[in-house]
Amino acid sequence: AGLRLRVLVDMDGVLADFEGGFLKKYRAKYPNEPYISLEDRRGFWVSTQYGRLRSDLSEKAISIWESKDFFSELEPLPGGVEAIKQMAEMDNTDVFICTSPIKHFKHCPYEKYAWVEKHLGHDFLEQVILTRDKTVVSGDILIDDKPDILGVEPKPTWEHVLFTACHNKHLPNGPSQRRLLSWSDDWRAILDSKRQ
Ligand code: BVP
Repeated sequence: AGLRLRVLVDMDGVLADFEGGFLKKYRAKYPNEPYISLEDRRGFWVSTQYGRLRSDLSEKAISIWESKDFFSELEPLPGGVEAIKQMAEMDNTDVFICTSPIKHFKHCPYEKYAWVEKHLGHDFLEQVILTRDKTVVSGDILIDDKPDILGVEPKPTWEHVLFTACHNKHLPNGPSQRRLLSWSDDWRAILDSKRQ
């Protein structure tokens, strides 16, 4: 049992505004195509909901986040950068950014590092974990906006705290799943609840 608390923080939808950045660039590139407002977003996968709107829109959506500069130009979500910096300064606390890159690897992995360096500083690059399977990463807490985080490890060490996003805010709260409503919510209390 480690005496230090290890917090894993997701990037897209938690620190970086993937949904807002997507919609802005999708509407700019496809001004005459239908789109889904953030209010109407349901389900984690943007591409799935666009594909249901019209089958060809799935690949148009995918073309947005596969483009150069998409991930590096995402705006920080309110309070996220400040919160994770404060978290990293706390005693007995190790913070890692745990994020899944898309498989179109030409730009995304590079730009995720560039985003962290720009908004959190060069030293924070030490804290970056890129993985497509978060269940094999050990930690006490994983703050992530994806409702279902699955992988090869059936019993991950972390407690998943669901970070509220446009696509998950209507989901009923499972009795087991705690939420962080935003970075204005009491993230310190969630961390403290996991300390020994
Ligand atoms: O890199 C992001 C964007 C991508 O999946 C990754 C999610 O990472 P985590 O937030 O879980 O760390 N992504 C891909 C698609 C469709 C692919 Br086809 C999508 O609809 N939404 C999405 O976020």
